[in-house]
Amino acid sequence: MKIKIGDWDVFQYESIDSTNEEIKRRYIASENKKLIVVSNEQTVGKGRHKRKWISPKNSGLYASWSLCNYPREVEILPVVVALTCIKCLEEFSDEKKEKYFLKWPNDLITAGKKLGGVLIEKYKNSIIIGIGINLISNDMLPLTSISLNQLNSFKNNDFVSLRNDVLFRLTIKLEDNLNQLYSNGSGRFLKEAQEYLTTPRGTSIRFIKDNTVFNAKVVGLSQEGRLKVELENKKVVILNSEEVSVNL
Ligand code: BT5
Repeated sequence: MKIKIGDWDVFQYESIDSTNEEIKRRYIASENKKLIVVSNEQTVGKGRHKRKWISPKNSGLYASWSLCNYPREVEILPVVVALTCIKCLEEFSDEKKEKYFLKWPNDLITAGKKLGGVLIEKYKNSIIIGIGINLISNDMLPLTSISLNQLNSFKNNDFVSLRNDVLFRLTIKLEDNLNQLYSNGSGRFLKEAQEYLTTPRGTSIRFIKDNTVFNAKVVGLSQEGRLKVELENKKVVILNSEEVSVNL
């Protein structure tokens, strides 16, 4: 079924392999269209680096947005999109009870557990933003996960109304923030994202690069949204999320 959110064409499915894959299939090079694919279930939901995103039926927001002809730098996008999700989720919860965090570069965390994740892919001349957020708890989800309806101040257990509400508000915020990012730069987002990091300045972390383990202290985020850390020998290095595995 096709509906609209602003000037976005929204394609809704009962079940699909992956919303990111479906949006690639719908991509038409000649059309500069803003597409959203959303599904009640994903049978082959994808995380980063070929990991899986568990996507049981009527349990989460599984959605992708395609931005055609987007030539700009994309490295900062996971951080900006994750921050946008956090801002959106804050609207649904009682701020005094729930606090959301960004685990660099793309995880949404609350109560020490993973609530959602962001997967950005480049496809032809478009960028695909995939977002998964657990809404209604389900036995199939990992023990390390949490769903919005498990949070104290959360009252809405109706999947369809909750999912559509999150989708609508997220689309509006995403569009607004992407416009701001491309017209005013990343400064505001970097500053704001640092306030939500699970690893604020000074946190000790361990990361693996080229099979070697390093101990380091977080300094902050770089202009590109990479994690800046200080090694034990005081040298400051910038981590690329594609190259390193960060252990917090
Ligand atoms: C992510 O990957 O966190 C990105 C997830 C993006 C999912 C969306 S859903 C819509 C769109 N279509 C897709 O096919 N994907 C996107 P990563 O940082 O690699 O985290 C993956 C890890 O999170 C897994 O290895 C599990 O440990 C854990 N995990 C899997 N499913 C989960 C879930 N539902 N809730 C919490 N953690 C989960």
